[in-house]
Amino acid sequence: MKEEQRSLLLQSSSLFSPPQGVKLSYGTAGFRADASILRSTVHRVGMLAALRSLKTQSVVGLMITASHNKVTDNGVKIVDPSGGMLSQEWEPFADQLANAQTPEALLSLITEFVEKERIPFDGLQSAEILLGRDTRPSGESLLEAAKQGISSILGAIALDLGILTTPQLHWMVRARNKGKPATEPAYFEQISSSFRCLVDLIPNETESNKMDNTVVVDGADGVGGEKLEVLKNMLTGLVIEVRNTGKGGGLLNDGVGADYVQKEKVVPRGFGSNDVGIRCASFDGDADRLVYFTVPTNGSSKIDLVDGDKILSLFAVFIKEQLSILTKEGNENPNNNSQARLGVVQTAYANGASTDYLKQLGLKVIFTPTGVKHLHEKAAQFDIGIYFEANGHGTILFSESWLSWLEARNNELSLVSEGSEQQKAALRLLSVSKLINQAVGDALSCLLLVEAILQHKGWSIQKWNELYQDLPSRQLKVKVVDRTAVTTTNAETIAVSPPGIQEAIDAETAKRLKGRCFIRPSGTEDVIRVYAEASTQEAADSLADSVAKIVDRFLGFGSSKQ
Ligand code: 16G
Ligand code: MG
Repeated sequence: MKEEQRSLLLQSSSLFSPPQGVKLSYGTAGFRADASILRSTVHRVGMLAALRSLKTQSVVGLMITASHNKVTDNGVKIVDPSGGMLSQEWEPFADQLANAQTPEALLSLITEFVEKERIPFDGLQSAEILLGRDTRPSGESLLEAAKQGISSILGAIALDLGILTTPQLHWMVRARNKGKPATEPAYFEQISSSFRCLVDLIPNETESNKMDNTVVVDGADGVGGEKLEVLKNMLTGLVIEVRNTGKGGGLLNDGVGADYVQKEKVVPRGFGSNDVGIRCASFDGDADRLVYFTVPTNGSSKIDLVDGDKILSLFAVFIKEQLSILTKEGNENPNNNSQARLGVVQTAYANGASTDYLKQLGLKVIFTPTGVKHLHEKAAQFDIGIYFEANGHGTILFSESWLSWLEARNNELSLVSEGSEQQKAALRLLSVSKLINQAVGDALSCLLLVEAILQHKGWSIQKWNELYQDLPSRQLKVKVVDRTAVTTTNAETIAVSPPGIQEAIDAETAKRLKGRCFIRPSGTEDVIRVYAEASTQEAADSLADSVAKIVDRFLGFGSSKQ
């Protein structure tokens, strides 16, 4: 390493001391903590992003957000050149960097890593990092820390894109590396025009004109509401009312947002008895999650939740239907690649009724551990892979090779049967691939796809919700001495350690009809999560309670004395 580079790194990092007595981990989706302790972490992630850009010789992204966490938290994560999450191979290095205690320790970690990874580190290569942040008040100063971290690597430059949703930044990184325009107007233009194409292709006989074309969206008082206010003016045939935009003085994620709505199953702030029966939706704080809900008539604060599993099911029904129109004729051609490999990916949190439904549709269902990086990787193995977490994060991935086939097929059809049902199906699938974010789950684009499909089918939210009935479920969290004591296997459905705990959980589960239960350490909070499902709400509640007690007995604060 050049002397100039060494002293730059030492000098820059001496200005940021790491928090004492806290061990930070890159976790499920980047570093997250109280914003007051994050400056040094973000500064170092700035360096890491620059190294990633040098290594890949591509543009990478750095996002400052803590998603659905409380407003005083913040976080930071890296977007890889593909637009996806940071390669998991680099996560251990991220942890080491964040936890290095002195500038010298940091320097030696970097020196070693640069050699091991053969990163061109001579100041001759350039690196470029796109920066985004959500609306948290701490975002601005943390972004400055990131910029300083980036500029401590010779040849690295940062491009500040201001306030963005997380999926917008992912989309822009992907677009930049494909040589396409990577601006917010380009993003809005792409998703609004592909939405328009889908609406224009609605069959005449659909009774969508009788359908209510209004949706009311809870923006979680975060960045999503602000962006949706812009996007909605670019749409025709859909009326969007945005509440909790962050402009009315409401506090981010406080009694609002997709995480709150999905976990608590109650109406968010700003919604109530005037909204009975209306189609409502909720974004999380950085707009990478979407759930729908309705306020039922009974005057209680409970909602009817339409979660990520149901969005997945709606998407699956539509894609499958369009594929079958596309392949109706023409199968005689042996080069016909229209039998796309379609697969869906879920986690153990998916409601059991959704999995049964998807299997009944004849789809291949795959399970992965929690966290977008795991689901995304599996979905990318199909020609069309749809993934969703119950919490509302998900998207549809189209393989490049299948898309090229589809483009060619569409051109062919437009010559021989312009305007045929088959060609329309091809066009719809092409529009979906442009509307839906190929980099990561995106509440804005998923909202538009849900709305387009409901209009296409002429379905109300109630009709959609009736695709299948959720099994009653309950989620709890338990504080324990050391959450890393729980390790799991089989997509988190079985606890391998501590020994004996799985047997105890199995015994409780077996007592309930249609019982299913698992525990896992959270990747974002210092707790063990319990998920239980059973044929009645009482049974699901009591199963969750009993298992929470088991967790406490094995790992709680009283456990070490036993
Ligand atoms: C993060 C993940 C989300 C996951 C959640 C689990 C991303 C972008 N987000 O929000 O996918 O469901 O963490 O949280 O990967 P937990 O580990 O605390 O249960
Ligand atoms: Mg989020």
